[in-house]
Amino acid sequence: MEHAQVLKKVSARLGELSKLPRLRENMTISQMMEENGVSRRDFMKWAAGMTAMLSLPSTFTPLMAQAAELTDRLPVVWLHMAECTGCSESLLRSDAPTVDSLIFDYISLEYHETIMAASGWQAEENLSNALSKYKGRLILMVEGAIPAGEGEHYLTIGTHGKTGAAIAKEAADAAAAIFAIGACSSFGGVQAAYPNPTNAKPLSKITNKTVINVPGCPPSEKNIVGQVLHYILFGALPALDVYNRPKWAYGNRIHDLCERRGRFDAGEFVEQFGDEGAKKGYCLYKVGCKGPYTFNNCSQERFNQHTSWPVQAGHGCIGCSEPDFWDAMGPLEEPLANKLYQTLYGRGADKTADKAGVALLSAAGIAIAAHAAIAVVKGTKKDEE
Ligand code: FSX
Ligand code: SF4
Ligand code: F3S
Repeated sequence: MEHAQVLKKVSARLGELSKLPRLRENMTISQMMEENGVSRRDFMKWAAGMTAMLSLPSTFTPLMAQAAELTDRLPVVWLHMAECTGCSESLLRSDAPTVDSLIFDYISLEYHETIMAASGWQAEENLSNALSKYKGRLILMVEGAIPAGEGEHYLTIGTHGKTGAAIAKEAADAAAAIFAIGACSSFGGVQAAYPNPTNAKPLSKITNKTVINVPGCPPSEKNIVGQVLHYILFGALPALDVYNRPKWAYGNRIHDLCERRGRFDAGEFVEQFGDEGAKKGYCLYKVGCKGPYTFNNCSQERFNQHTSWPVQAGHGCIGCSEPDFWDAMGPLEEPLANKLYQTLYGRGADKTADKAGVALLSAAGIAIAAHAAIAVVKGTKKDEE
């Protein structure tokens, strides 16, 4: 579709959404930003950044701002399953509220166990009311893996002792769009790591409806909010990779856009944590960085208001946005290349996740290992000269 047509279509959708009743009546987003010291200029700057992150042309910036203003028109239900709540923390934990976290506050959260006031019977009633009142309209976000089948009883929630699987299924049935937030909900995460005693499953195995995965342990606040805004703008699925991850966030390898990539190419590696190379910011491949096999935008968007990300902090990427990373990417502080042979897990080794195959994967794994080995030889030779 032509750019102008898309713009027109998105404007029309936002026009329609703005006719819906506001679900949060006490405050507009401008008031909320102002109260928290975010100027209109900062807000528009944020909208421009978000537009670029979603790979949209800058002409979409005013629409992005409008979409943020309309996040109170769509009811959101956020469920917690088996997890550590790190995904919610990723959004909520900041000293000074970010525009992303403010938008999360502004969103009409009909149900979120961590931050709602209600508890017990009242909380359960709120959920059931939201599911019937907004049937077919609500956005469902689920954090955590879901014990299923013979393990289903390992997770029961609330006063009626319903299983997590039953609650997730019921909520999915009522949803217009479903997002699995975090590695656990997307792929099973640590709960599903071998031997997976609770038979934990990703959300996509609990419902037959399409689930958009927003993995990471946790995913960044930007990827969570970005996905909501994408839905508000387009009301349709974003382009997805083979693992149902939106390509605007998970389309590039960590390794390809890493700030230490020049070090990798130059054969400059940290040999062990705390060595001279570590102090100089050398590449972390030999101490286990899984950036070559991992698709995510951490190196560009970072975490905590763009403060830092794992590699910048001095530890390799552990591949937290890839399927089964606890089993597939271990040992986390050793290079993976030798292990990749004949495995399906490291599909991320190819340039784009949706084209990857085992053959390419093995070749890329070996090439990366060979490069690191040659660099050792070269390094030794140079030292001897
Ligand atoms: Fe934790 Fe979320 Fe990891 Fe899982 O994040 S940060 S264990 S992805 O479900 O709470
Ligand atoms: Fe960056 Fe890791 Fe790649 Fe090194 S191996 S360049 S630290 S992503
Ligand atoms: Fe996870 Fe790697 Fe990013 S560990 S947070 S995908 S750098």
